[in-house]
Amino acid sequence: MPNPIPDSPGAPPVAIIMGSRSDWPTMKGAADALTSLGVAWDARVVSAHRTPERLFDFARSAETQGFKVIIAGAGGAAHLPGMAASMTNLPVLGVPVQSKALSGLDSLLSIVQMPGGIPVATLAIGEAGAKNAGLLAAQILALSDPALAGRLAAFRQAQTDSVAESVED
Ligand code: RP5
Repeated sequence: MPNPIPDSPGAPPVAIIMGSRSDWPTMKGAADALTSLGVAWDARVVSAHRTPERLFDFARSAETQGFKVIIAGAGGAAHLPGMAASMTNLPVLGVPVQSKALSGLDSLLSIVQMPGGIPVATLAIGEAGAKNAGLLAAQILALSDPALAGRLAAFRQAQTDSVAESVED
């Protein structure tokens, strides 16, 4: 599910992968954050358990496909971010999706406790984590994109300006 940003040439720089379609309502937060900053993305379902060969094919070819950052969201026994990270040198941002049984604590622990040598940058559980994954991916890309860095700075300033100091109108 590619999101064509009108004047962005080439392949989308951010891949958003998730273990199930049921993760999309959460992971859409990452896509929305990227879209708001003018960063193109591609989203697809890639399950570590149900479609292991799809995961292998995706992770092995992600760099040559032109992706720069991978955002991976999964819930429960959330092995997708770590397994993706094991097969690519691209930075992987892991989003623990809130699970029904254990409220996402299972997802968080499955993603965050990577062995030394294969990093996954793990975000918060659920919607805040997905939104921040999108923002963090944009911040990584902004290191070599001054125009994007400017849009990020404007976003931060607008966010700061929107926070009222008084507790009532
Ligand atoms: C994980 O299992 C997915 O990432 C999802 O969060 C969870 C449940 O998947 P479904 O049963 O809703 O497809 O692999």
